[in-house]
Amino acid sequence: MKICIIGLGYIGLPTAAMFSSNGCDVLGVDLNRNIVNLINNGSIHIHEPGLKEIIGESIKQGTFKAQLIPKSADVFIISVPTPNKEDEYLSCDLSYVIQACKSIVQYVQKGNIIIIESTMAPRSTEDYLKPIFEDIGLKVGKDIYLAHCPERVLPGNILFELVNNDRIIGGVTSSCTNKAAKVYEVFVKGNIIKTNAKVAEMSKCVENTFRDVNIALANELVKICNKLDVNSLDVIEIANKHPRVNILNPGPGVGGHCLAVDPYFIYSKAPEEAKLIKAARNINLNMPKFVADKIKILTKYDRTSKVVIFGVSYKGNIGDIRESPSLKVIDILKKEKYNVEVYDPYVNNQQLENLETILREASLITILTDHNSFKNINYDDLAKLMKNPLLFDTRNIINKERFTRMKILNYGDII
Ligand code: SAJ
Repeated sequence: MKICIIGLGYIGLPTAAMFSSNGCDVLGVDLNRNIVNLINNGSIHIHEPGLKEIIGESIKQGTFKAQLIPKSADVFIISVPTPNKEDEYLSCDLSYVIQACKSIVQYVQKGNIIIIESTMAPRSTEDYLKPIFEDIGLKVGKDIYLAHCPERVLPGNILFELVNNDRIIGGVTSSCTNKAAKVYEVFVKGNIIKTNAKVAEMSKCVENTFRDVNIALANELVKICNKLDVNSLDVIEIANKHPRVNILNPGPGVGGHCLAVDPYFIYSKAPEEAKLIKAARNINLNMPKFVADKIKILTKYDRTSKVVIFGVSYKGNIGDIRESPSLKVIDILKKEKYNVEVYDPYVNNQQLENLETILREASLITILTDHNSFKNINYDDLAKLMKNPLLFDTRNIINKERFTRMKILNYGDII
């Protein structure tokens, strides 16, 4: 099977790795010349465990190659960004997907399968993409096969989840669904779930919205409990002992390019109805300010005191800073002229030894990202370096009882 993948980012590149290492002949297309050159030299531009090795091997074997323009293939897979538009609803910007579809139109032949993996607002495939192909006389479901097959993989665990997660296949017609399903059978071990394009689009957006709303509930609980002098973390832990309750973890806000983006795709399509979804977004968006306010209280509003932020990436154990709440906390504090320093071994390549300088004269450490490496630090040793040995753990990853020199506060404490 000849596969042409448009967009070699966080999803397109791992997908190319899967197909090319499972017997397909894969061409990857990206507009960025540097990325194309890097990949052809066996290197990659994103951090994802195990990916570089597979790509390097596929390039060596000749089953994968990258270039700037598409060419004819049996299957076209589109995996390009769908950011929010800058309108009042932050609706789904399909311009990259539309541009990608237009870029392949001249290469598409009868019998080809076209798959859109990018997350899109419900109805996008039928309302905006199908016409691009039908306008040149190719009837979808008869001449060519068009489907939306959203990815659902977790950054940091992409290679495992690409293979083992269930895969949603949503064709514009049932023949489109069946054709697209055959493509993923090449490497997917999870269930292949057949549906239509609209259901596929909506369920992908709903999965991330579910998580965003649930995290918002946890974050709101922290605020409520703070007001009522109740330990919110104990509340969540105890409530979760109920067999049908599973509140997620509160934190400094929600980052990444999925949970902070996709709920708006639903909201913008039905703003009158999607009130809970919008409220949850606002709660999560406001968490960096909540954290910054707590930091100000903990430093007694003294802007000269040094605040050290642990973690810039949007979640633990990865170097991805897209939409990271840490950046927003840092921004708020810096705008108010607080003395802020940052420590993140994943983003800045910093080593533990660097902490000696970073922590000198520091009054507060604030943990904003749940990197595993932060859990293994001896905070009593760090306390010796600081002016005021105080740590605020917004991710609840440090066991307070383990340390005596460092005073540790988390969301369960009333600040
Ligand atoms: N977060 C919390 N509390 C939690 C869980 C997460 O504050 O209990 C925060 C994280 O720290 C992070 C943000 O939420 O800032 C998002 O992290 P995440 O691990 O929930 O998800 P992503 O954005 O890395 O990946 C999500 C996944 N979706 C779901 O789990 C429903 C992934 O499966 C999707 O493929 C991906 O979005 C995507 O591409 O859409």
